[in-house]
Amino acid sequence: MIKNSELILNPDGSLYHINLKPENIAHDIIFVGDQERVAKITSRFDSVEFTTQKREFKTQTGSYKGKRITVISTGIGPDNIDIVLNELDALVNIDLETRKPKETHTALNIVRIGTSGSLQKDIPVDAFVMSEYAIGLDNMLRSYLIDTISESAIEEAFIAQTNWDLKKGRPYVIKCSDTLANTIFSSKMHKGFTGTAGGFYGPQGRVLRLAIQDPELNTKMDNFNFNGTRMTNLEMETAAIYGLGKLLGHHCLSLNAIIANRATGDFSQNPYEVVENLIDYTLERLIQ
Ligand code: R1P
Repeated sequence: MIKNSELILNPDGSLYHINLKPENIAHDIIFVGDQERVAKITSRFDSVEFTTQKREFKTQTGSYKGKRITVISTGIGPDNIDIVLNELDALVNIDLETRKPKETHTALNIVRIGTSGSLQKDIPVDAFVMSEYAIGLDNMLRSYLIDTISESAIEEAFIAQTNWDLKKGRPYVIKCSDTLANTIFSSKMHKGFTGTAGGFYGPQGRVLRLAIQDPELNTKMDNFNFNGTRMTNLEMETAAIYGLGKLLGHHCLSLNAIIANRATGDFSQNPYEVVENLIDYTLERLIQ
């Protein structure tokens, strides 16, 4: 039995942070960072049956062309992904009355629709990138036992090529769900190797007033190449989603609307439009 202090429920029986009960969610779920993006997606739905919000975690469940889908905002960063993925998993794989794991496992389909900065000149602003692999530079996942799911050969190559300082923790590489990738990928997207940083400024090589540990890191990441796989983009959630999703037995895929190009210094003229386009694209692929 999982103790009250470990699996925390609100007085109405919902999960502590996400404020959801099992009946509130579909098994097809879209993650977004920005809570305002939730309604942008559900405004395309036929109907919305449920809405709640606590802190940055806004959820709406409804139907898109007959398919039940839940949209959840995770806020920014891998730490929030730890909360959202563990609590969502508890909704389907733990009996909240007995506080014991269920005997039958339920796998969720989770697709992130996020924004991201490209690291490559030839992946311009307004492009879409599907993260085939993600490398976590943030350490969150290192609290779990990940040796059986991480791609250690790519990790070793990344550590060697970037001369990564292990005082910052050991990067971890996780692959996307092939099942979801097969459903969602098309020639309209780039396949990517996405870096997930634990912060927006220093951890992604941005210098405002503070010196950073390795000013050359972004250049080294641009040039990283593992058997033809280049690093494509930087954001703040994908590796954590892939890692926890895989450990918990869910299918996860991260889609990135490229709004900045760190190699050229460009920023999208219309960052909202590329996100809207990615929303339309994803919803249509999800109902196929
Ligand atoms: C940083 O501005 C945020 O934008 C990106 C990053 O991953 C980070 O969460 O994604 P979202 O637009 O989905 O939040």
